[in-house]
Amino acid sequence: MTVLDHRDQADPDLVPGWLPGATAPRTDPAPLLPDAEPLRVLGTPAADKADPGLLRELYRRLVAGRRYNQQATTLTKQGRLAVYPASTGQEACQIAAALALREDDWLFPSYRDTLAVVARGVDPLQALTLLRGNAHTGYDPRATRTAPLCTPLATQVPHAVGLAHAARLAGDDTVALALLGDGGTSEGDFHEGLNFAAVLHAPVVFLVQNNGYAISVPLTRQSAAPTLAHKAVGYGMPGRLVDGNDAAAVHQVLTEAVERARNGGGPTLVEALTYRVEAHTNADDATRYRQADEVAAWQAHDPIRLLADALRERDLLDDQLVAEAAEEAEALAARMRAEFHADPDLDPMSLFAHVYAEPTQQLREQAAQLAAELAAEAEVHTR
Ligand SMILES: Cc1ncc(C[n+]2csc(CCOP(=O)(O)OP(=O)(O)O)c2C)c(N)n1
Ligand SMILES: [Mg+2]
Repeated sequence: MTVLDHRDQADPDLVPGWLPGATAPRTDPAPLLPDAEPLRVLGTPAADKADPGLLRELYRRLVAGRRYNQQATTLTKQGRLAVYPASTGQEACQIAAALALREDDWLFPSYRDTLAVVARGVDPLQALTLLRGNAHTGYDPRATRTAPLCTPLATQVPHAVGLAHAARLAGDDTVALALLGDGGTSEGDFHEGLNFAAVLHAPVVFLVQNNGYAISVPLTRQSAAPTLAHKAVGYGMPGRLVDGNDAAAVHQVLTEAVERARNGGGPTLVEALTYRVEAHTNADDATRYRQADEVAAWQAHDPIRLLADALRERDLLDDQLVAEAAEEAEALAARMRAEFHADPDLDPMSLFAHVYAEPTQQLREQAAQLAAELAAEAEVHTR
């Protein structure tokens, strides 16, 4: 594959910005602007053309994803998971986006994106290891090309850009997809990542799941941008808006953005409009900052219901598929309960592994102190 250099693509007709008196922009912003309305497929004539196999696959995965969210939240209440940021209401965004990637592409998720990670092929139980209180990720990021779930906001953005740029320099056609939230777009890492991505023409796609809130902070107090997709224009990449509860639309927009990146077209910022139906995590009380009628309005625009209605419209959802999807979801929930019922077998000393190639003096001292404490404790138990 030929590695393109973005400098080869400069348009000689555009006025260089440094010329005295030059007023024209260096890049025509019009093609970069998002459409006024988010893209919708389900419930529109375009739904008739959507691939039936894909729609049915999305349905099964969305149903399982919702059950997974519900079961994981229940496990926090039983003390079996430390915390869980549910993505109920956002299943379409996460699953359809992950399915738009090729197996050898890379996903860079945030803490809320467990369903995207599972859609990449990570074992559903291993995807929860971190949230179980284990210091390590729990899955091998290289096996499925899925980076660890990132808790510090937007730090996954420069990681994705770096990987995409490196892949391009190496001459392979891997694409990186970074997932983040509306609040994450206020972070410095988001700015630096997008700026570098556009300047370097890196094969990376940014998907912002705008679920209306950053914990208790509503979008109106987070950003004064016309839409978050408009932020793309300032960096010189296209911004696209999509209905994040429409799995077919998300899949279409992401597939187009990923292929564009793969073919040397550079990065895209996609804003998916969605809603976090549950609280931020089990440790949050969402009734303190939002009204029940707002939640109900979004529940009426539920991603699973939208997809089921569109499938029924085309006679693609029979009783058998409904029953199979429900059974798969229940089997997954039962596996989660069985696995998490037992205490994890943890070695506290593993805290010190994989931190530095050469542990620092301080870490060596701390490790020795912990080892001594564990030995003393073991002695008490054997007496
Ligand atoms: C750098 C950083 N600052 C603050 C936090 C604390 N924090 C955790 S989640 C969150 C809100 C993020 O909102 P958003 O990006 O919209 O994602 P959502 O939780 O809605 O999916 C904040 C401020 C953090 N994790 N990392
Ligand atoms: Mg948010």
